[in-house]
Amino acid sequence: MAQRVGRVVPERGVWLIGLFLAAAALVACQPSTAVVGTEEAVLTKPPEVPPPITRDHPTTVVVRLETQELVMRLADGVNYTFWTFGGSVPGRFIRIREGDDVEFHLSNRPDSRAPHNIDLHAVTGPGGGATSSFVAPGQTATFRFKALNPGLYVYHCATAPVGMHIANGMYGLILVEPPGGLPPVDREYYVMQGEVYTTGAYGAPGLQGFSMEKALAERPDYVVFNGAVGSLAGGASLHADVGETVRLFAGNGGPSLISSFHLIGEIFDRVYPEAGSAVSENVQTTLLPAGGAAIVEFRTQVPGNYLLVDHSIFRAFNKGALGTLAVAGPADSTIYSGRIDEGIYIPEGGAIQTLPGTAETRAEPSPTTLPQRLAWGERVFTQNCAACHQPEGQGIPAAFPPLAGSDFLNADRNRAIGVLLHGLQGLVTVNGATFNGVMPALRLSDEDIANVLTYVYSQWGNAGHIITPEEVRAARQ
Ligand code: HEC
Ligand SMILES: [Cu+2]
Repeated sequence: MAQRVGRVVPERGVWLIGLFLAAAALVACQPSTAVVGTEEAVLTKPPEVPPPITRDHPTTVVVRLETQELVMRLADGVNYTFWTFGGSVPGRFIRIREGDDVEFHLSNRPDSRAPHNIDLHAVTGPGGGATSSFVAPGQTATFRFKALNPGLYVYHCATAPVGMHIANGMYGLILVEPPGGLPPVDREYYVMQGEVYTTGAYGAPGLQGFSMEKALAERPDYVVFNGAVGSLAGGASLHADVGETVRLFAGNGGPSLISSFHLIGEIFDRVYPEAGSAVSENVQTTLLPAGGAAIVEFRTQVPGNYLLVDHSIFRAFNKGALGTLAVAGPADSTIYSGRIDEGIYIPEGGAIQTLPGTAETRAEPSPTTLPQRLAWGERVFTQNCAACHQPEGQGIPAAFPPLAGSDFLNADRNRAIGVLLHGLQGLVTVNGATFNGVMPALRLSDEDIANVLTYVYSQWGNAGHIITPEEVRAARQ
């Protein structure tokens, strides 16, 4: 264009227009980093992945994600109340491009029991979005971020108690593609590991509750891919044909365990370890840190069923971390000539783990004076209560009731002891406002409960009761 303009017999005005057009053309030829247009993100449930991004420029991507609390299958005959991003565990897969501006809308369904938020590891900014996205049931929050770094990132809820929200299923993956995208493959799948800490042992039937005690000990009865035992088995197996290239976006929600991610009978041709930009070739087992991910790629050559496992192998065969990739097509005896067993998905199952008995009560010397009790109680409060009820006991509207001047607290000291011993859920009215949340049963000693309540009663205009460990012990029985 610049040359054509150059051939025009120059009159001053034409020259100026020509120069301007030439400059515009030059700018247009550069790879674009300017944000152009707006689009609604395609979000998928596992194991599906949204289509690759073909745009050659960043855009504004609108992501709408809803937190939902749902009773879903954890294993055959076993249900669990999962807390989810979009109704599945892991949550919806988000796919964007480096340089995109993301307009993120997080909504918490009105029928939720707990408030939630989201921390996306792809965000550069405090809390990864958590502080800007805190939503009580029935609320929506919006925030924006620019996707500065390409890679595959974990997102998760970061509302107190964080570990409980993650263990309940609040994690997922967001892929930030580099300009030009990832190399094309035939199949892409989304697989994420996570642990579930149930009140009952592995296989115990019925609706299971969350066990804070097992979570603190990092001893889950279930370690699963995609939210349930057998979520990638039988008809729900991953599929590929012989000769196809497969890419797995593999993540680990944790909350605590590291995954030794392995596909029995395959070698990962390429791995992006920790989902960074470096590539490793010919890898047998790759680590997925808690709150981390990896991208693995391989070509299939031999038909049959391939088992995806956490190679900490009791987790695979006794706790659920087992999935199937079914590869169909003609055999190639030059690569593998053995008999190929179909249907080798036979979890050894049923093995009951013996867990240590009830919480041992901590033997610490008891404080004798009231100031000692108050100091002890303040420590327990800061460590165990402030995250939800806030440092001055003021609570958070529609989420956590106040302890400061709480009529509920002050009306009945025995009921308050009961709340700390057993937790609390269901509708409660505090100072005229209703709350319908979940306070987990915390694992506190009699001394801790007595002192924290004495402390809380001594603060913020409360009734000033002094609670003794003997009272708590009596209430425990
Ligand atoms: C995970 C967040 C969380 C933590 C941690 C927590 N609570 Fe609660 N608490 C709640 C919620 C939510 C409710 C309301 C439950 C409902 O709606 O049924 C509640 C209710 C209460 C109540 C009764 C209502 C009121 O405001 O008087 C008391 C008392 C209480 N908590 C004390 C404590 C103390 C003391 C601690 C620390 C030892 C603590 N809580 C730790 C979330 C929490
Ligand atoms: Cu949450």
